[in-house]
Amino acid sequence: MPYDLEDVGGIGKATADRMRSSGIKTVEQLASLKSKDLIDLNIKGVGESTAVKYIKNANILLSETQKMETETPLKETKKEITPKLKTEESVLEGKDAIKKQAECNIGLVGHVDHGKTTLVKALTGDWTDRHSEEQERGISIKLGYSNATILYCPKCDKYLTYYMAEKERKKGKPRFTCPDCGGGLEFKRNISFVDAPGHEILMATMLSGASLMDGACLLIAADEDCPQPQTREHLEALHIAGIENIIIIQNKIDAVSKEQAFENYKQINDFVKGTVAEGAPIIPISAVFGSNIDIVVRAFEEVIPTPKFNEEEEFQFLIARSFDINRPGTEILNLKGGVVGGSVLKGKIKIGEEIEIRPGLKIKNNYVPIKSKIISISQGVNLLDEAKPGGLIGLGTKLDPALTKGDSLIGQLGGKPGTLPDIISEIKLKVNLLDRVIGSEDQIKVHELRHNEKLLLVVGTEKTAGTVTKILKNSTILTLNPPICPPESFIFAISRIINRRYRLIGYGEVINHN
Ligand SMILES: Nc1nc2c(ncn2[C@@H]2O[C@H](COP(=O)(O)OP(=O)(O)OP(=O)(O)O)[C@@H](O)[C@H]2O)c(=O)[nH]1
Ligand SMILES: [Mg+2]
Ligand SMILES: [Zn+2]
Repeated sequence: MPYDLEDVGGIGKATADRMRSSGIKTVEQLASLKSKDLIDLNIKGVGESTAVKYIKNANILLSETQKMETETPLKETKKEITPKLKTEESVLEGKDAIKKQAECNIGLVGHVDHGKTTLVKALTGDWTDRHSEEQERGISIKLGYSNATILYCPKCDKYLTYYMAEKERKKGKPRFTCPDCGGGLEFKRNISFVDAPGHEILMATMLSGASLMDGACLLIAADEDCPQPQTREHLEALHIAGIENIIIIQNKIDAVSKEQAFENYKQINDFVKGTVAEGAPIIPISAVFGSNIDIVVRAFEEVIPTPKFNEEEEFQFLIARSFDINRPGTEILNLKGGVVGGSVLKGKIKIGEEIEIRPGLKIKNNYVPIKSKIISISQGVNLLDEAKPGGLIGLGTKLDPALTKGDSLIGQLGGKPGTLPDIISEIKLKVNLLDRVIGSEDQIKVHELRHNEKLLLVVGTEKTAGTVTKILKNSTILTLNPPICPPESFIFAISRIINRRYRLIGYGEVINHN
């Protein structure tokens, strides 16, 4: 029997673990129990009504398997038995595969309230706005992360995520089977979502998120005119970050008439002409009602391939958050080391290896790189032995947790000791300015950079203030405060304060560090 306790309808991992430690190890054992015997075991979460339900569901699951086994007449050839085995195989394959590291990061970008976080919820079941301020104000403030497993039904030629399959799974039906035809689902890959905030004042956060994306969905709400200011600004940010694999999602089609949806579709088509998104598929959906989400999953497979991994490259890690995971009052002996979260940019790292973090700690007026050892690697609930590019990774270190507390290392760069680029406090850029300030309603003209002007620079997940010190014929020199350690060949996104808000005005390519 390929199934275990967690496959029984209603039983989650925690309950299954508790059952196993009470001596119920298999579905057969559970199915053979009387509800009274199960209640007498006093397992947390198993009361009178749930005991009856779990035993019933275990019996349904058991009879499903027996049916599959007996339904095959003896005289059938081996080849004809294969479809039956396929379901069992895909369950086994799926169970292991679902724990693998995500291999591709897909961004969600677009104007505020256009439905990015709601789409992530429809795909993964996770609501990524977790902070109290986000929940009070109803907008995303930080980058949100969530993972999904992509599955495929060859019979129906349909793609869906593991969450979507589980949501539609009927009681007693095994996991990794198609909700439509009941056939085995094939595992395709694990992917990770980077959900960017759309509010205009959070552009710097969106830009640092863009550096983590391998491809992106640009969300456009059908019930507003297109483009809205951050629709334009986020698309430009994708262009600057070099993201070409784009899917356009026309969301909220439930909120408009058919005619309005067509009109909006035409506006989208006109808007993307001549941009990186020209020719990208435009998929009409309703994220709240879950319509056409399977088409979005198909587009991930067709438009956003997993980037090739190069074994030879040096390991580099973009830090997007850092924390102290100890509860207040933990005994010193039980304290866990500091944790940094972020994405592997290239190369890989294993447990036991050393890591260096730059620029590091500010001591008086100098930065001292931080060094430590990796003691754990995680992605969501899965523990890994090594990490490669793909998804949000948590690296547990031996660092004093006070050093990583409260996102203090956000924006820094990790690598193997001695391999990271230099820390710089001055940079020479070839600056390309946009014609118009695209992130505001009234698209005013972008004027040239001025001497002594202070700009916001974002490179990778790092942010810094750049002051223009020299304007040369083909380049501009800026001093950086704080100093940064930018990954090589990364583009600097440049924003300027206009009407009290930072607006994206262009980008700079590094000519040389000095
Ligand atoms: N009618 C309708 N409303 C939707 C749909 N998708 C999202 N909404 C609503 O739009 C509002 C904003 O949704 P969010 O998912 O938070 O939007 P967001 O793009 O993540 O917003 P920010 O992260 O703050 O930029 C919520 O009230 C959603 O319920 C949809 O398909 N139809
Ligand atoms: Mg959001
Ligand atoms: Zn199917």
